Amino acid sequence: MSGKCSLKECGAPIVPCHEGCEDFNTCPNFKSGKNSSVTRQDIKKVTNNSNLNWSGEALSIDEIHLVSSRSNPFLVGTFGKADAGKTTYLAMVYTLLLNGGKLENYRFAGTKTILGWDELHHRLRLSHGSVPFPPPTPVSANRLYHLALKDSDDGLKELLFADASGEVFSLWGINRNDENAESARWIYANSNAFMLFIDCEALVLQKNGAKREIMYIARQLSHDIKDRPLIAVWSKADKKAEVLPAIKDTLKNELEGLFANFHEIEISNFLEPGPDELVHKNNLAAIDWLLQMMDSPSNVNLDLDDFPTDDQFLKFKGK
Ligand SMILES: Nc1nc2c(ncn2[C@@H]2O[C@H](COP(=O)(O)OP(=O)(O)OP(=O)(O)O)[C@@H](O)[C@H]2O)c(=O)[nH]1
Ligand SMILES: [Mg+2]
Repeated sequence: MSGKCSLKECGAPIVPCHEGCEDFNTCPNFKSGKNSSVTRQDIKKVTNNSNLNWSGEALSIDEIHLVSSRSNPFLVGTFGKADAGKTTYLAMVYTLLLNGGKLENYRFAGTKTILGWDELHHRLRLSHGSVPFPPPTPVSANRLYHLALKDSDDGLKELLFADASGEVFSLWGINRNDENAESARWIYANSNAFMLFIDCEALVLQKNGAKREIMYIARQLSHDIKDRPLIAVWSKADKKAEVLPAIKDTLKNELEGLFANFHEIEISNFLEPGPDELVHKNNLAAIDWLLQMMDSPSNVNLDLDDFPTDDQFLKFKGK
């Protein structure tokens, strides 16, 4: 395989083309070598045949041992209905880190899911006032994105972000025993911390209907939360000013009533017009807050043997 992208920030052909070309040779920035016709499929073929036990893709549930063997990762569950901005948020976090964004007390020290992150980054197309990507997370998907971080003493902290389909969380919100909400149950049982996405745009458009759906999920989150931290994330906060004040205020009051140590933050993925604070600062500040709160990696010790399953992911105990 030969050829290389001339853009500094694009790692093609090792990662997908940042301009979205499936065949690198059709990308004007890709400088091909002799006999080069490299596609993403080729990369997958190479990694699938590799002796490494990980491919760099987002981890699936039964691959969690790949990051739980050397240290005890913190699992952050991103909860919220479909379209709430969960996947876009993760894409933005990685994009910010890639562009030099910093966490308060930690620095980036690696990832086992570089291709998974890069896929998100690659699909996040930022333009003035719109974020057309990523596509909805499939109902069957359960993806874990990994970040290894180091503090100033070189202490390692590993984070896993769980990203599942909002439809599954909505089913779980209505009935936590819903047979199609297994992944939401797993993420809830095993997460060390939670992000609850409050979709401001949905609150503008669907008003109390959207609020109700958020509260269903919030109530399920509160039922066995113990001392695990939760941050309420007002996503698409570029629309928050358009939410009816009565809806905003009552929603906030009800959430404060559900969660001790309630903490909230406003985020957006729109760079323009203006609210850079929402984008550059708050997207990472949400993680800073969770990191501060999660001082014990094993704040969850559920007896997962009770789960009637052979699935390794469902048996994972967060060691
Ligand atoms: N106004 C506004 N829209 C946004 C912002 N971020 C994302 N969106 C829009 O919201 C849509 C849905 O975002 P996703 O990240 O896919 O939402 P999700 O919660 O992962 O959805 P599911 O995977 O279906 O659960 C995107 O396609 C964007 O068009 C934002 O900051 N502001
Ligand atoms: Mg998604």
